[in-house]
This record gives sequence, structure tokens and C-alpha cells, in this order.
Amino acid sequence: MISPVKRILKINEWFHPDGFPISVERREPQEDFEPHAHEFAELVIVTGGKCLHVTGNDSWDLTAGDAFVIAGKREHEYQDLMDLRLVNILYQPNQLKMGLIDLPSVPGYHALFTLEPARKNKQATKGPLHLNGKELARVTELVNRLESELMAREPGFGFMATACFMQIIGMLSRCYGKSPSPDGRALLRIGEALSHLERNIHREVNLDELASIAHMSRRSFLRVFQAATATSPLAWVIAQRIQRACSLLRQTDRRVTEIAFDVGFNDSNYFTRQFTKVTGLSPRNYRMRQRGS
Ligand code: RM4
Ligand code: NI
Repeated sequence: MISPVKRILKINEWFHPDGFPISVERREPQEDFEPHAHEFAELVIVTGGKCLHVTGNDSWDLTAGDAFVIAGKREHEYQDLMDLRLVNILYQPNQLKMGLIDLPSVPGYHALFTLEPARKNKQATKGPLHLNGKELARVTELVNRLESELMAREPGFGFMATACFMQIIGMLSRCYGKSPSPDGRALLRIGEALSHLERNIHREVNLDELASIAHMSRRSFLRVFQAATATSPLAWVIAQRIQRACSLLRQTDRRVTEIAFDVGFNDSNYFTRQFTKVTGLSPRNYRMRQRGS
């Protein structure tokens, strides 16, 4: 039986009134806190102590060096707290003014920021990313800088804080690839396939190629991919292309047909159909809506 989410932490209660989409909340220690979900995403880095982390039907022990992301409507809670210390980096994914540049070519990025947070209802697993002492010290340093920019809020803080945040997620993504937990290894393989898809977003999806990148047979690749992303490789690529099309529609005046080609469709009618299916709006209506008509 699925119990209803009890509490949802609201954006307007946890972010600065100026609307900046990143915020840091340290818990030293973490006090008892009821099960909850967030209207934002939460990157958690454990700096000390212990506890049991429960999310959905999943639960695992946390210790210093563990890092994970709670996103979407996922609910979570800490149990059996033993002097648990952590830092929460709260962020609003759609409001961040930053480009990922070539980060999606790092498999760990997908494993940590797109696959792991989306995973639900799996049996108990080991925490997704574990930093060693040196890595933890380096991230902590970046978090400190992020936090002091956010506290001082001097002109330019938005730029500086975003840059710190980018360094943090870049570093964590790289670390993920270095020492994946046994469970993370499978995600990482799918992450590698996603990086490949991302780098070749204009090309047709080639299942045999993807399966060999993930070191799996075609059949098990499809099964694992589906389990990790809740979608198929082709549907994933189309969703990515449409996401890019959305930002081009919002940010440029390029014509719909041009945008269709830009993002990798070679038939603009097909693009319009897929776009409408995914967003519920035609590209033109989407553009009008976004621009406040
Ligand atoms: C709580 C706990 C939650 C977090 C909020 C912001 O103390 O750490 O997980 O979502 O703070
Ligand atoms: Ni939380």
C-alpha cells in the first residue's frame, strides 16, 4: 500500500526571497525530521555520524562521505540517527542558469543526477556514491565557498555561487565513476550508454552499439535500461531532443522547422507530433505560452 506523502517542503520556505535557486542547509547534527518530499531537488553530502536512510521501499546505511540526490516527488527520512551530520544543497533544477556543457559526457553525471534520483522501489542497496576522505575534504571546501557566497550575497554572488555549484556537481560526477558501489556499477554502465546517446543525439539510435558500450547483451541492456530510466533508449533520445527544442523555442526566434533539424529530427511533421505528444502543446503554442503570449 502506498501511503500518501505527509509533508512537502515548499520552495518559498527554503529559499531566499530574492528567488536565487540554490540554498545550503547544514545539519550538525541532523535532528529528527518527519518523512517528507520537496518541491525542489536536494543534494545531500554526509560529513559525519550514522543513520538509516529510508526512501520509498529503499533504505541504506549512511556514513561520512556518502552523497546522493533526492529529486522529484521522492519521499525520504532519516532513522536511527547517531550524531548524523550532513549538508543539504537545495536547488531548483529548472531555475538554474547554468549550462551543463560537456558534463553529460561524464557517465557518473547520469548515474548520480539523472538515474539514481529517479530510481524507485528497489530492494535495499548500498548508498550510491561514497567519497573517500580526500574527496570529501575537497567537496567540503567547495561547499564552504558556496555557502559563504550565499551568505554574503554581494553583487555577483549569483554567478560565483552557480560556479561553485557547477564545480560540486562536476566533481561528484567524476568521483562516481571512480569508485562505484556494486549497485552503482550497473547504473554507471547505463550512464555510459546515456552519455553516448547524448553525444550522438543527432544520430539514429543503434541498440547493438549501446549494448556493447554497456557490456551487456542487447536483451539485458534493454531490460536494465528500462528499469533504470523507466523508458526505452529511443524514447529517451526523443525526450532529450524535445527538451532541447523547448529551450530553443523559449530562447530564440528560430523557426519551428529549423529547430526540428537543429535538435536532430529530419522531418518537421514528425517533430511536431512527438513534441505535442510529450508536452501536450504544439511547438508554436508552447512558444506563445512561454513568452506569456
Ligand atoms: C531537514 C532534513 C531534510 C531536508 C530539510 C531541508 O532537516 O535534512 O532532509 O530536506 O532539512
Ligand atoms: Ni529532505
